[in-house]
Amino acid sequence: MSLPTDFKRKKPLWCPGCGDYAILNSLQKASSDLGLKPHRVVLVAGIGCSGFLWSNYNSNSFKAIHGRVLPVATGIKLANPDLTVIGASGDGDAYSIGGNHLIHTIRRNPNITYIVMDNQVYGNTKGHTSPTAHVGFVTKSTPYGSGEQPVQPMTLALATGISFVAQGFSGYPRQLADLIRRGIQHKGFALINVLSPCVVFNREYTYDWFREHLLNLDEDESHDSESREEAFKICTNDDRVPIGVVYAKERASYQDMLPNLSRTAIVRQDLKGDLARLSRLLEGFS
Ligand SMILES: Cc1ncc(C[n+]2csc(CCOP(=O)(O)OP(=O)(O)O)c2C)c(N)n1
Ligand code: SF4
Repeated sequence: MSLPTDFKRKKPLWCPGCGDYAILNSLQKASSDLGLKPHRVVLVAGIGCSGFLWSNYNSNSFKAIHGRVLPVATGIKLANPDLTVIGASGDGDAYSIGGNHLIHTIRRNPNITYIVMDNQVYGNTKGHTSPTAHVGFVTKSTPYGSGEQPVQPMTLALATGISFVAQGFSGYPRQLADLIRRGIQHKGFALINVLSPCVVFNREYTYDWFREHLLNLDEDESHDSESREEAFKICTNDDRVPIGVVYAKERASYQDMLPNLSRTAIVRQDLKGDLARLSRLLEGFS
């Protein structure tokens, strides 16, 4: 058994009202609901306001450079498959500089949960246009309005073969905790995109805007979360923004596809020093 307070560390530094507080609380609740132990969890965070999750969530942790959360998380999972590995990024970290890693991690399907704190802006660099910002979005980096089509995380993930994709909203922390719990339980790569308002640099996508535009799939009993086709239809409807489990269907994970990797995981190897071998190796360099 564990409690949400077991996963508390420093007092968060986010601005008052930032959506990221709810993500932290939801992750702590999901962790305790699953009875996880902080020392059996690794949180890998990127760079950005979102990356501060790293200092606020009590577990083993790794602060990766910008955009590199997923390669680090995959490496940790392969080194010790028994750990619960969670990644956390902003939308810039995940879909811009880290976009290539996301595509290939989805293909590989390692048993990792990836939480993307999507505020549609670069919060940490003081409000630049991000890859999920809409066409026409005005910031200091696009003073005449963004001329780029936004990345659509849900459809991108579906098209690449994701086995679990959900969307949450910081304004609904109870549902978010449940989505994170289900993502951690999922055997394979789980992407949870969280609509998380930046109350300082994004005055368009506010809590009120989301409340008016959300479509809650968890309240729709007819939603078949195992149908990729239905998931595409829901996510390409421009009128409403879906939240809930959009698509979930297990397929072989990276570890299942390459069982040798799990058998030879670093933690399962006898790493006792072999001085004779080391000396021979060093001689080769002399
Ligand atoms: C390699 C590299 N490029 C650029 C930066 C500058 N930088 C820091 S945070 C950031 C973007 C932050 O936006 P996002 O990932 O959406 O996170 P948020 O701050 O909004 O949570 C950038 C470009 C960096 N730290 N490292
Ligand atoms: S700048 Fe925005 S994203 Fe960053 S802590 Fe403040 S409200 Fe949150």
